[in-house]
Amino acid sequence: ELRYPERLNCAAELLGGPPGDRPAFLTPAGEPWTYADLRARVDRIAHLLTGELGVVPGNRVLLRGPTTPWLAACWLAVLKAGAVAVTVLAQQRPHELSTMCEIARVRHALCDIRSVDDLAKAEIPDLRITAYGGDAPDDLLNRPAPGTPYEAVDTAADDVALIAFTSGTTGRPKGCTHFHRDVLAIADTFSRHVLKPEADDVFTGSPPLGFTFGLGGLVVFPLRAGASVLLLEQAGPRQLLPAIARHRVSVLFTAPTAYRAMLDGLDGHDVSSLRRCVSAGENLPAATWRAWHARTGLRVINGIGATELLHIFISAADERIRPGTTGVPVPGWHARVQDEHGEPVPDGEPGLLAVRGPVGCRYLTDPRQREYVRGGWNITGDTYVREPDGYFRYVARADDMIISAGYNIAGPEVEDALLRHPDVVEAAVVGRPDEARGQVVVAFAVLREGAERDAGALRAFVKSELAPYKCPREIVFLDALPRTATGKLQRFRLRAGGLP
Ligand code: 3SK
Repeated sequence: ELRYPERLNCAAELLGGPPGDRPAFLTPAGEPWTYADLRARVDRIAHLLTGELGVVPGNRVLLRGPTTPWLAACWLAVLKAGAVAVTVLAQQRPHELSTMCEIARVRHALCDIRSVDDLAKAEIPDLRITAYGGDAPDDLLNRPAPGTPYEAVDTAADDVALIAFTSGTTGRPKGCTHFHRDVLAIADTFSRHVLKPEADDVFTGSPPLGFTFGLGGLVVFPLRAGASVLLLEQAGPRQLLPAIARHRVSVLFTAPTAYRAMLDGLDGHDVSSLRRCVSAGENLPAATWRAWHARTGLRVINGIGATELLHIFISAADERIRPGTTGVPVPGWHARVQDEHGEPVPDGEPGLLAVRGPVGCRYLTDPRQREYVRGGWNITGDTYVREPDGYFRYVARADDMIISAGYNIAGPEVEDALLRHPDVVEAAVVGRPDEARGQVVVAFAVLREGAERDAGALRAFVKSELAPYKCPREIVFLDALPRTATGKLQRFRLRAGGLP
């Protein structure tokens, strides 16, 4: 069981340990920041916040910008000053930003100069925006250092440190509050027991810091281990591969589609420095796991996490990794599969995933809290099967099950079959209303460049892999699948059929 002191400031904890001369943040072009540089810059920002900007403990401070060392330093400074970091994505538009600021009662923003326009356009009442980077007038970078260290505000372990918004594919965003102790708990559960990082590791990855997958993987976990992290503003598969080789990256965080896309461009890139590859954000198809393993010899760590629970709670390490499953509850977490009345379902049968552990869902006043937390369990909205030996296997998002002519069909199973075809790069399968069958299976596929769009051949391939009733009635070829800013597939757009 995790135990933290009653008084705890997680930013001070994360910054306190490593020797000052060790590299903390790397970027493709700039000078590395050592831990001493990072501490000095965090202190400078914290002085600015609580001095000139008048931020007091408990104030909510919006953070927005591309993935840079300055964004990470601002996040640490806000927490060190006892304020609450409200993390959003650089891609979010004015109306989304104003909704989130209203929900979280944000009065201050630290924003990369390149992301200021949309925030200014949102016209959020009483919001004071401080820009950083470039030639911003309030450039944190160009301020003279006050020279005095900043003493961390004496926060309680269960003071709110962070508000993260769910990247829900539809509906009003939900603000999830997380405590100082929660930030350390994700490092002391998933990272400590599954990732097992070391001080000489170099992390990198694609998820933005406004998504808790990225915040954990690219800030909290490396700092907790005293390791280094390469922060990339552009972190698509094309940028990741050369960056891994150049910086001898050993720990990679990215999404299943990026692993798939990287396989295509792997030739000529040296990925021999990689030691750990983590995949989350969406389920990792077994076909992608196997293809990555065959080409690199690496066993991808699959995981399921949630903004509500901050990071990953089911996963597996090393030899315990079993392709096609997510894994077992991370030490410190408990999981089970239950029916809609909260009764456990037998092993081998699908049901709703329920989890509990050191971090819980606490929405900022939202009636949906009662749907997410039931009987002390967090109901994530995923359908899972627990195997008799305790492994958890993803079936679908609970609302993504397709029921066709009385058959229950899990879209991800059909997607996995499509992905086994050598020409398919991405696949999504949904149910479309049908008078005769209730729903019919429709697949959307993105093919490798130059591949022939032959729906008949692809359907025949799926039929050779799965029971015929699971075979898509129709296959639609697209150049890309619709995704949210955090990379999650927007199935509702596919179901609605209103695609470009
Ligand atoms: O939303 C997710 O899928 C996720 C995965 C890993 C860690 C954190 C999150 C929010």
